[in-house]
Amino acid sequence: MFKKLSDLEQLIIKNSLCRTLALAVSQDSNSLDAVHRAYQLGIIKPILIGDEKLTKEIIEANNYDFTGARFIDESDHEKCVKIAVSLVHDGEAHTLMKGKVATPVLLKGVLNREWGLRKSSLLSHFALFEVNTYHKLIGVTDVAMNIAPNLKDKIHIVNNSVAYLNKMGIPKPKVAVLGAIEMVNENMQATLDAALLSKMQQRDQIKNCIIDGPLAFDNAVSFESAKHKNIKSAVAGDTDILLMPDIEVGNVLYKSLVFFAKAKVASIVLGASAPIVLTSRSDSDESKYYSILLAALA
Ligand code: COD
Repeated sequence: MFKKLSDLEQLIIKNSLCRTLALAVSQDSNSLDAVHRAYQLGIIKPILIGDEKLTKEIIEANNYDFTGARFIDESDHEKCVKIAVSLVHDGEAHTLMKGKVATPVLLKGVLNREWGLRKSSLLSHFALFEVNTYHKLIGVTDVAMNIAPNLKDKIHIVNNSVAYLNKMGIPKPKVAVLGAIEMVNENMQATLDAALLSKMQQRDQIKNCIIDGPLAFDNAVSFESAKHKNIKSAVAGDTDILLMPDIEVGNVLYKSLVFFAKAKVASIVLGASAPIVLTSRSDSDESKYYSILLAALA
């Protein structure tokens, strides 16, 4: 497993990956900074869809060099999304990236039945964190797309993230299914789902990973915590993927890691016909850059 998000850069440069990226609603300085950095390194060729005047003002103010990039002038956000998603749908671009547009607006475009990017039965969001206090990168899913996943949805969410980490060279990622406690409580749906997911993995109904749950957050990320509670688990303290019970828990954890723990993060949507860079509007330039790298590897 990679220890740092910057390790992804070396892997991409070594493999000479270059993808055309469509940025939806491009008048966003954080996104342009990240796209510019990736463009200068030859990782992407950008198509900037948005208010061209505002986009160029940001480019000039920051002395970015976008020579050779394609601009599409459109000020309406929904139309920008439609153009960007359609470019990916039609194969003119390989990656979609969210710029200064609300997440639901972008996701509704992605899910459009005619020109959208549906492929697998469920698309899900995956965030990969570099936290100083943890010994490797750790995935968190789903913090931004599926609001209240049921058991069936959680199976898809696990499969999407496991398939991605398998591709990144981790043959059996360790998945911790989070609850408030590590015991099954019939009044806590998250613990029931967790127990079922664990059993499904044991019976090989969910493959290419090791699942354990319910685990409380401390047991999932700390071997000592698990030992203290006498929990015997192949996942506890060595988790690769934290499966969230719902979007509220996921989003609060995501923002706590970024704001309190100063963690670095890269975020994408998995399960679509093309990778989608989907970061929060408050994420840093660096986070958006790492997300482009994560998408390039997808
Ligand atoms: N994968 C595949 N298909 C989906 C998914 C998914 N994750 N979600 C919905 N669909 C399909 C449904 O099966 C249905 O066919 C169609 O899309 C419409 O479903 P609705 O009515 O549930 O979906 P929408 O269009 O109203 O909303 C979908 C969103 C993804 C926009 C919605 O779930 C949402 O707003 N999610 C949270 C986004 C958000 O605010 N994130 C903020 C965090 S920063």
